[in-house]
Amino acid sequence: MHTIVDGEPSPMVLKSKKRKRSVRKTTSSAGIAPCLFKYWLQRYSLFSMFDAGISMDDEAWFSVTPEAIAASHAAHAAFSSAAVVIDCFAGVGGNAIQFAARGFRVVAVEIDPRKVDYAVKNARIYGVKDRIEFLVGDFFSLAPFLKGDVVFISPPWGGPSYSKIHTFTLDMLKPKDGYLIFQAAQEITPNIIMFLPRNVDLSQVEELSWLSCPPLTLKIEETYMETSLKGITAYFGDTALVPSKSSFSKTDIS
Ligand code: MGP
Ligand code: SAH
Repeated sequence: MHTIVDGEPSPMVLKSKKRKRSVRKTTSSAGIAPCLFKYWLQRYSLFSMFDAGISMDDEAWFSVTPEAIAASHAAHAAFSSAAVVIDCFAGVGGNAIQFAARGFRVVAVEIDPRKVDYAVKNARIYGVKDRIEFLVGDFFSLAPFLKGDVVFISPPWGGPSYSKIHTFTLDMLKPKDGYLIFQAAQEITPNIIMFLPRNVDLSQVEELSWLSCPPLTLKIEETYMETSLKGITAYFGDTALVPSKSSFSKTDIS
């Protein structure tokens, strides 16, 4: 609590207001909207090499997978026969970079050409650009032509307001219903990793595994950054068999 005497802010309040103002000035001069401020504060957990010139746009600020979580996703792709990972909704490269850093060849699909430019730059900063093939296009049109051992899916959740919803159902995913996204991925491989909102309907996630006959092995994980629950990761097929690193997966719910 700050103290206010006779309506005048205390020196402590003034100092903290000044600090906030100066941080806001930094974000506005960096072209970041005030509503994205909380993500900017987390910039080093999004990309530890942020200061080396990482490129972001507004959607990327709230969508990029924090680096340690992306590394944990990549660790789950490390079963014996896996060599190629398809990142179907690659954004500015948060996950694709960590898959490549883990030694995979990555096909990164992204519909927005500007994000692909940023992803290429970001991958160069991490020294993994040559391990990633970047495709500008619609995942659903490209899917029939893609071959890979693991498919990673982190589609748009409809913006930061997703967290206001009590139960996030799979039909709320963009650009298509989660069942259709999963079906398109399944045409490529049963080894699928999906990063989903923390309020997702878990019974629907379980249903996805029954789309296969016999049902796919499934592990559902609450994915944390320190004490903050960032999302739910669903691992299907062989990716479900790789043990989770405890600091990023508080609970295996399956
Ligand atoms: P958040 O819940 O918006 O932020 O996103 P935070 O800081 O956890 O909010 P808090 O104030 O509730 O603590 C958490 C994480 O979810 C982000 O870092 C992204 O990795 C992921 N994420 C959020 N959104 C809105 C999306 C999205 O639309 N698509 C994808 N793929 N990931 C998202
Ligand atoms: N995992 C990424 C963030 C993904 S955000 C990271 O860590 O950086 C989801 C992305 O899906 C957005 O960048 C959006 O432009 C892209 N997208 C939306 N519709 C798409 C489609 N039909 N095909 C491919 N990409 C699409």
